[in-house]
This record gives sequence, structure tokens and C-alpha cells, in this order.
Amino acid sequence: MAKVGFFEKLKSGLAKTREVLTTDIDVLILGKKDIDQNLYDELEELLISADMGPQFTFDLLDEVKKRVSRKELDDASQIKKIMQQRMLDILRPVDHPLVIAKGKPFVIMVIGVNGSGKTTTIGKLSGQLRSEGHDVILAAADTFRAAAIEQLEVWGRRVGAPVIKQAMNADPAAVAFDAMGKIKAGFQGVLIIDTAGRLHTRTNLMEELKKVKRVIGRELPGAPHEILLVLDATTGQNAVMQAKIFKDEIGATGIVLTKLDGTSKGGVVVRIAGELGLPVRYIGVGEGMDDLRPFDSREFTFALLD
Ligand SMILES: Nc1nc2c(ncn2[C@@H]2O[C@H](COP(=O)(O)OP(=O)(O)OP(=O)(O)O)[C@@H](O)[C@H]2O)c(=O)[nH]1
Ligand SMILES: [Mg+2]
Repeated sequence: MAKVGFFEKLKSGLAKTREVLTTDIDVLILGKKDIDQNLYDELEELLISADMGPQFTFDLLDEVKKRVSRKELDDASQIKKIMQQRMLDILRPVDHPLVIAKGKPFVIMVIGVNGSGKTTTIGKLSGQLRSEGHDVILAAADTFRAAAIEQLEVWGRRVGAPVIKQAMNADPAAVAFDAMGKIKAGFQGVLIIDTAGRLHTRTNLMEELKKVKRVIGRELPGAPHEILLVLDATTGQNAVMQAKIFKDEIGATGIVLTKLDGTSKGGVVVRIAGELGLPVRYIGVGEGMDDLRPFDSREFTFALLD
């Protein structure tokens, strides 16, 4: 796809958040000569409603006020430039795309609460990896939810990736063990392991995930090479809390933020970046195969604000 079309599509995927951060702020600022308390209050409300978080909001307003008092800023339209710069400063450090070399095994374990988009993300990611010439095997280590295995198999067939599975309710670590057997037998591609996401039995889930991770590491030292934490952006602040738990307990190494197309809370990326410092690997902006995008801080910032 042409670069311009690609960017336009990202913009439309982020439309709901863009509406708050670009359209609404433009309306707010348009024609305003004075930067007064009223403007600060309204700006604060908009930033909070896009889930940019209290820290970002406070820091931005603080900087704007300082610049106004130093008479460096007399035109409200400059506020957006400051905001862009601040967003970039926070997002640039977490902008580390996942790099997967060919010719050696790479194991990705995918974790996150139920419904966050793990299986769909795995489907889209394997499709992209296949089209880049990677061999991909999927492992159905979500043996808990009815239809989880079939859902992964549908994706597997669609993208041309075999699925390792056992019966429902089997031990997820046993599925991971089987899948690692493929690597022991010489598989040199990408192995992606889907896991369950139920939250109401959190302790069990965490223990189960730790066991899966342990088995992977025992079969191939250094693996999993990536523990991708999938977060649903529409849950806003909740996603930040989940991220902290999964980071501490399982040692997530990268984040995928899904469903950005369905929310005006896309500013949550900024919060997650600021509060967790984990690399944001991909963002999901729709259900189609190419709606999973490698995270690019500049592209993201300019798609939201320009
Ligand atoms: N609009 C939109 N929908 C998405 C995106 N990613 C996932 N979804 C949808 O979110 C729903 C849940 O996705 P799943 O992939 O099944 O989530 P999961 O984390 O595997 O859920 P469990 O297996 O129950 O733990 C599905 O209807 C997906 O199509 C996205 O980026 N945008
Ligand atoms: Mg799933």
C-alpha cells in the first residue's frame, strides 16, 4: 500500500481520539486571542477525556502557563505544537518495533485479559509475518474458553500456519511443551503461543502463565523471546492497571494496544508509555489483516494531532 494511503488509513482508524485532540481542540482554540483560565479548564477536560492521563495533562498545562507568563506564547494555536512535542518526547522511548530475524526460532507468548484481542492480534500478526516470508506455527494454549482453539485454527488456515493443540481443558503448559517440540525437531520460524485471559481467577491465571513461560524457557534457553501483552484501549485507565500487573507478574516485554479504532481514549498510549516504559510494539486500529500496525511514535502523533 502507498505510504500516503497507509497514513490516511491510520488517521481514520484513530478518528475517535483524533476528534477530541484535533477537532475539539481546534474549535476550542479557534479565534481565541486570550489564553485564559477558561481555556485551560476546557483544555484540561479534553485531555482527560482522551485519557492522556493526569500527569501529561498537568505537565502540558504547566508548560503552557509558564510560556504565557514569560510572554513566549501569545497565540493559542501554538498549544498544539507544544502538545505534539510533548507526546513525541514520551512516545519516542517506547518506539521499538519487534525485529524478528529469519533462520532461527523466535518464540512469542501472547498474554492479556479476556477479550483484549489476543487471538485476533495473533491472526493479524501471523498473516503479516507469513507475507514477509516467515514460517509460523501457532499454539493453542488457551484450553479454557470454549471455541478458543477453533478460533485460532480459523486464523491458522487463513494465513497458512499449522496449529498445535490438545483437547479443551488440557494443561496449557503441555500444549506449549508440544509446540516447543517442533523447535527441538528443527523448526526455524516464529512460534506464537495464544493463552487464556480469564480475569476472575487471577491468581490461577498468573500461575498458569508462569508455568507456560517456564516450560518454554526450559525447552529453549532464552525463550520466550517476546512476551506480548495485549491491552484493549477502550478500557482506558483499566488497561494501565492490567499492564502493571502483567509486567510485574509475568515480565511482559512488549505491548499491543488494540481497538484504538473504537475509542476516543487513544491517549491511553501516552499513559502506558509514561507509566510503564514498556515498548509499544503494535497498535490495532480495526479488524482487518493490515489493521495491526507496527507502532511508530511520529506517525502516531501526527495521525492524532496535526
Ligand atoms: N475494532 C477492533 N476490534 C478488535 C481489534 N482487535 C480485536 N478486536 C475484536 O475484539 C474481540 C475480542 O478479540 P479476541 O482476539 O477474541 O480476544 P482475546 O483476547 O483472544 O479473548 P479471549 O480469548 O476470550 O481471552 C473480537 O471481536 C475482535 O474482532 C481492533 O484492533 N479493533
Ligand atoms: Mg483468545
